[in-house]
Formats: sequence, C-alpha cells, structure tokens
Amino acid sequence: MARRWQNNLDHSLITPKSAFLNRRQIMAGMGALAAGGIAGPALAKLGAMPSDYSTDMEPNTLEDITTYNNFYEFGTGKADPANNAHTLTTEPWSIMIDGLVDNPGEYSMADIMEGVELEERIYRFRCVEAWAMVVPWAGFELADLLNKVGVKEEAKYVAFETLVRPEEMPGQRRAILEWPYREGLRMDEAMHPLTIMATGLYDEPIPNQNGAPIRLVVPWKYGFKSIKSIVKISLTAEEPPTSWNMANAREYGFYSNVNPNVNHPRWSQATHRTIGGGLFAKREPTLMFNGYENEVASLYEGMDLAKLY
Ligand SMILES: Nc1nc2c(c(=O)[nH]1)N[C@H]1C(S)=C(S)[C@@H](COP(=O)(O)O)O[C@H]1N2
Ligand SMILES: [Mo]
Repeated sequence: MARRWQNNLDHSLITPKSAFLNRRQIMAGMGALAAGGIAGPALAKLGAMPSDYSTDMEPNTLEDITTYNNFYEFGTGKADPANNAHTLTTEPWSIMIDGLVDNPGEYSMADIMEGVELEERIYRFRCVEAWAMVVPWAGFELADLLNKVGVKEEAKYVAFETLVRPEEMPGQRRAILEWPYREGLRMDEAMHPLTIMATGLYDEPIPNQNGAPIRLVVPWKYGFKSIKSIVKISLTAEEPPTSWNMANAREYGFYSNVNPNVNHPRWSQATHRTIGGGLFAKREPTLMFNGYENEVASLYEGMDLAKLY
C-alpha cells in the first residue's frame, strides 16, 4: 500500500496526467471509505499503478459501468448482466492455454497473476451499437501472459473463449448466440501494449457483469472484441471463428476496428452517445481507431480499412 502512494508521488513529478490520477484515486479511496462506514468493509484495493497509456478523459462512474452492460450469457437487456451475474462462481477459476505455445496447460488464476504488477488503464470504450464510456480498468498486458507461456513461431492468431455454464448463466439456456462466446486477435494485435487482460475496475476486483474474474480489453476495436470471463486461450496458425462474425458475417468482421468512416449496414458509426451524459447530451464524433490511431494505425498498413469492418 505504502509503495503504491510512494510510486504515485514519484510519477506525479513526471507528467501532469499523473497528478490528475492522484487526485482522482484519492477521491475514489475516500468514497470507498465512506461507503465502508455504512455497508461494511470496502473491497480490497488492488493498488494498480498509473499508466501513460491512460486517457485524461473523466471516467464514467462505477454505477454507469456496472449497470449498462452487454453480456449475453446473462440476457440481452442492458440491465440483465447487473441483475443476473451474481449467480456466477468465479472461484476457483483457470484458463486452458493451448495450441502453438511452448507450455500448454491449465493455468489457475494464481499462476496467471504470479509476478504481475497491475496497472490502471483508463481507456475509451466504444460499442458497435454507437454508445461509449471511459473505463478505469486494472489489468496487465496480454503480451506478458503470452510471453510467459511461450509463443511458437508458427502462431499467427490468438483465440479466446468464455465460460459455458448454463446453470449459472441464464442467457446460455437459449440459443441467442452459439456458445461459447468466441473472439480472436491477430498476433501483432494481441502483443500490442494497449491490449490488456483486465481483472479490476476502479482499483477493485472486476464485477461479474463486466467479465469477472478476467476479460480482454482492446480499446481501438468495437466492444464486442473485448471478450469476458475467459476460460480458454488458443494460439493458432489460422484466423479463428468469432461469435458475432459467425452470427452475422455481413455486419461484423474479424477485425472490427472502430472506424467512423465505415457505417454499420443498419446505422452510422460517425458519432456515438456517451453513457451518463444525460438525456439531452450531444452525440460526439467517433474517432478513427477510437482515438488510438497514433498507437495502432501501423498494424494495418497496406490493408483496406473499409474492408476491415
Ligand atoms: N462473453 C461475452 N463477452 C462480451 C459480450 C458478451 O455478450 N459475452 N459482449 C461484448 C460487447 S458487445 C460489449 S460492448 C462489451 C461490454 O463490456 P462492458 O459490459 O464491460 O461495458 O463486452 C463484450 N464482451
Ligand atoms: Mo458491444
């Protein structure tokens, strides 16, 4: 704990953004203390370190982030995950990592978290449905996990799967999608430092409705790429099948990079509505690669971005 504040202090001398983080984190801590007085002890703080990859935009409230969700395993309504996800058991949890890796196997959460220093990444988040939020995740780079298990030369893609447990996931008792929910990334996208595995939100363990205990976050892609409650990661030579592309290939591509210039077949992607902005909030312009163009545009050099939707 002491180390965390010490580190923040050092960091705040370097960039003004970090000074902002300090103030916000202190306020978040005070909020947790106040809540603790009424509702019992606050959740353990994760102590995630500030990161220069964070945006300096004001994050959405925890309330916004945990009550307006897409997690079809718990139903298709935006309030369904918040209402239903308490039934999910997240302990014990493990991820099967297989395919083109040096050390395949079943990794427990303890294995996965061993030696990991969590970072706070405040990222823009843009759903394909044209709404957006700003989310203070706590997590670590997917590259760190992949390097830990060893990526074989022939591996070109990473495939992810969500838990299948219809007893605890009422949405899985219906054929809304073909379960498990599946997603995938090209290897260079998976290894990019912006790509994280999130285990926390507002410096506390990630709530079930947001994908506990561990989910992917790829901030320059539409939200559906950021698969929740992951139990399997496979390294492959071929592009893996992905849930929304399987459900409707005309509307959802494998890449699905945020692109304001390419509309969804049924709506414009030029602007979005920011959740929490109130009933009369203006729509805001959507940015190329969701504002991460400088960081990721080089990954797609020579590719026709209009075809990548
Ligand atoms: N397993 C699983 N992961 C999922 C989804 C889902 O239905 N199931 N929905 C996706 C979509 S469409 C979005 S926009 C984000 C929403 O993340 P959030 O609820 O944490 O904001 O999760 C993505 N990951
Ligand atoms: Mo989404």
